[in-house]
Amino acid sequence: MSFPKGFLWGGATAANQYEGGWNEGGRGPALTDYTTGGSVKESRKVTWIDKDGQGHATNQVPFDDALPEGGVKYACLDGYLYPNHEGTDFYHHYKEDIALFAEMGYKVFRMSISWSRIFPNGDDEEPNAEGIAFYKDVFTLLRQNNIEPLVTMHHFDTPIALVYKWGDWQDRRYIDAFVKYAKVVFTEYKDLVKYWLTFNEINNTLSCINIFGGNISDEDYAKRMTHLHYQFVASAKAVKLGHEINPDFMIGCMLSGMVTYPHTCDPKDIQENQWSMEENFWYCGDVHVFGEYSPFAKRLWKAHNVKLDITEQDLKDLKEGTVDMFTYSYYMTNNVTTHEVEDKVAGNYSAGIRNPYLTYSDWGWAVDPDGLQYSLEVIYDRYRIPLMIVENGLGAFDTVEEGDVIHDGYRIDYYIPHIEAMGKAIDNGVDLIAYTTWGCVDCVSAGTGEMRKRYGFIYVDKHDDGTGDLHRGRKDSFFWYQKVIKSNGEDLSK
Ligand code: BGP
Repeated sequence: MSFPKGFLWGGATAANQYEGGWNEGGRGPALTDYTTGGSVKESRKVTWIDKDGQGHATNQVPFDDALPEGGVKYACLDGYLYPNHEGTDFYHHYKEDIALFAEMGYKVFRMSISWSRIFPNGDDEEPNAEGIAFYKDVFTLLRQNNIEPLVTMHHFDTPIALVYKWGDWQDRRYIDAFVKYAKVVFTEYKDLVKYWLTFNEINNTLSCINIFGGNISDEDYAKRMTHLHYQFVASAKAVKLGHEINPDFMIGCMLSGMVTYPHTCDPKDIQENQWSMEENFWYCGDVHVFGEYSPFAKRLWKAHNVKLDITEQDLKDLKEGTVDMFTYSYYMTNNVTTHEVEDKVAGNYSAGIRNPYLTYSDWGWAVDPDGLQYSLEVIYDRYRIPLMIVENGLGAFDTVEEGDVIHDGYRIDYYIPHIEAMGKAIDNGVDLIAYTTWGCVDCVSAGTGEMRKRYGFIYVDKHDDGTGDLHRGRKDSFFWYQKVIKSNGEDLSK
């Protein structure tokens, strides 16, 4: 097993869960600022006030009512915690955190830019100079430490001002707003950042309905397809523009690695799984990589009465803005079946059917390193462009012992076979160029809003009730990953 020379080892984060400083430095609010804390049992809520000023906390985002005529306003209500506001405060700790990444030997660090820190209202005339300067400092410091920034441009955090105008990506004016934002960040950071990702886990829009159960109306399905179409075109136009600004840019798409298996060998399950992979994964991947919708897209549109607003120009833009690399998150696999299954797992983001060959995390996520090798090989076989695993890891409870010591051997036990799986895929011909583990420094969980679901090599003193002094600490896994990087993946011993 050998990782290529220059393999990019590192870690990954996202502004909405890590950066904090939500109302500092001229930043405008984003969708994720109105999401409360939660847990596996009690889902996160979105809070808002209706036209009579009455506060609500609901699971569903009232996007349509938030349009100008609806009178709904997103609002932070008393009695709720909004963990994303502070995240784990990269905004004020970036120097310290980058020093820790450098100490671990990172070659790459994945983070996202908060769109509303650059354009507080999403489409202002002029960008926010303080926001531009903040990321410039961060990227410069990363470079000084020989760490390549890998930058996501949209990680769940659409500026709220745009949601009020155009709903949740329900208007094609989003495309120009995103391209304008892309132009500013590409131009400002063209000599500091080479690796870019457009939309984080773009396929969640579809896979969250299918994998996690739930029937939705054709109308809702059509909205999700519209949302995706505008994001596909926005991404393609940004990719094309990025290459004009700096031909050395490597710009990728980012998908949630929602890899599924047929639960039985019943041919009907094989078919079900194929369709699941098409709808939840290949639908988005194919548009990004091939620059056109796949033949099966027509079947999905027909089944749900979807009439998409696709122009000739869109088709041209999609063709001209294909990505340079394919990146995805990989946490687990899920099973699909046409049969009734009684053995279920409870967990956020988990399909529910228990795979008897796998173990499960405390949050009900299947631990499946073989699935990582399998996904790498299947995806590379289809696309033949460089791949990156840009999220992977174990969300777990950590115990802080005397002297700030954290023995997280379970985390190391999770990583070892996953790294071995990547090595085997590389040996089998896959062009994998990077690995960034999720939440390399503890941050707020996207799914549950918890702090106690920790992924980091770096501990942050912050808790579910909002307390904690935010000091940083090194877990056992910190020293282990340092050794892994130093040996370029040769030495995985504990
Ligand atoms: C992915 C997101 C990340 C991250 C991760 C872990 O879906 O891109 O933002 O949070 O999942 O999920 P969670 O935080 O729910 O454990």
